[in-house]
Amino acid sequence: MSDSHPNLRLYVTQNSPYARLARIIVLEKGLENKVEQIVAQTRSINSPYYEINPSGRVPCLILADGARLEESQLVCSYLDNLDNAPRFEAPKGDNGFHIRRLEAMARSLADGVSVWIREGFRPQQERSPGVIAHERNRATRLIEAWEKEVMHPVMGGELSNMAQMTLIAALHLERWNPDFKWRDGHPNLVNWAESLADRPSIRDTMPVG
Ligand SMILES: N[C@@H](CCC(=O)N[C@@H](CS)C(=O)NCC(=O)O)C(=O)O
Repeated sequence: MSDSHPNLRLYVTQNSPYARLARIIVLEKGLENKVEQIVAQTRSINSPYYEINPSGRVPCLILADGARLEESQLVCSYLDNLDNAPRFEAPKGDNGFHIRRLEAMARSLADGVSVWIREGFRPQQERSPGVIAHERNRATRLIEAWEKEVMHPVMGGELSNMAQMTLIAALHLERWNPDFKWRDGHPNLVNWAESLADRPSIRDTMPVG
């Protein structure tokens, strides 16, 4: 298969933080010609996308032989390994442990803020103040913890691991949820996020908001 014929199909939405991780890897690894990106119609009754991915979630990667991969960590790992030179895998040993630990904490933030955003999209009378308060408080606690953890050496330097990628995707959910205000009083997080903001793979996958 020549480079100009994509043989992988990646289903995404423009604003999913999880699909964004896969979109970042495509750009970082220069896979634009190998991976066709298709915007999926999620969260709608009888979407044709459900024929492609019964879970209805993005990201989802369809391989040349038709095999279907979902879950952003798996999709990212597959894409990163296509050239047998993965750049974003956690190494063995102490640093790898800290990357995986921080990735999990970043995922907790992304998961919680996503629930919060979804609640806000429901009709006013269906929104649960309890769910919103729970997610707001979770995000507040996690942002306090991240203000320290973002100074961990594995979070610094060039983009090189899934903990960094997941955290930036989670923080940029501020574009979708104006109540997710993490910047005030968190200079370490602000500086860290600014240091990544102009990287092309981050800039070009920003949620449209
Ligand atoms: N754990 C999954 C989460 C994926 C996910 O929840 N994606 C959302 C978009 S942010 C989705 O596709 N939602 C559609 C639905 O729930 O029907 C991953 O990491 O890929």
